[in-house]
Amino acid sequence: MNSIPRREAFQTLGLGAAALLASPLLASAAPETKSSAVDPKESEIGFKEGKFVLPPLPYEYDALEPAIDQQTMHLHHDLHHASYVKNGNLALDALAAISAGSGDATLTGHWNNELAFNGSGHALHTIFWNNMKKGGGAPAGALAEAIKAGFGSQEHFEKLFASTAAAVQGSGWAILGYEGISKRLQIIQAEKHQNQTFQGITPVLVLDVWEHAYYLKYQNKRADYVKAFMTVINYDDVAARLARAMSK
Ligand code: MN3
Repeated sequence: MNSIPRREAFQTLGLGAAALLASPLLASAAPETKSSAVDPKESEIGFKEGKFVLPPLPYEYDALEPAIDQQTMHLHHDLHHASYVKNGNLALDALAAISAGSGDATLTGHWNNELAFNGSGHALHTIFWNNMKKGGGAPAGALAEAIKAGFGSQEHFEKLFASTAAAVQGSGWAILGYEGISKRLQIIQAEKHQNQTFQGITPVLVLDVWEHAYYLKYQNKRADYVKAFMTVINYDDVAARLARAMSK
């Protein structure tokens, strides 16, 4: 079962097991398991043939209007997310070369920093797009129960998540995650994509509060953007992520 450490390594980047099993690189290393892997949605496949790839949005660019405008979605997905994919691949290649003995080992730290930033950016954006849908919704079932257990009520959860997002200094994220030690939901912040985090957390709902995510429409009014985001949360996607995290 030497495939397990590699699967876990990629899961820390937030890429689902199903997506990994669908990749030819890992499929060749992973023995067939009895459980039938569910085909991941195309919008969740962030890794193919040994490379990070930019998955398509799970909806049209204007689907989240008026909460998030079409132009912001184009710039954010097609340029910003794409640059994390591109630069993440440069880091993967450089680290692979160092592993193979042909790269410059004195740059190991540099490339690890590049992978942490760009790989985390890629993972978080892939979750972010899928965390949203036109019309939003409300949590049900196990997710609703976990939110109630963790935060008292849906209303209090929304308030805490919004205030956490508002309080991120500079560029970063608000993250609702399943924390595997206490086995409950926790809200945390990430600075940039990879700092001020809690390594035991599996993100299930993430909110990008970098200025590139909202400045065109909301300028400096981050709180208004956060309020609008709350109206387009795809709680079915959040619930599916929580179920996967809890079953690990
Ligand atoms: Mn972003």
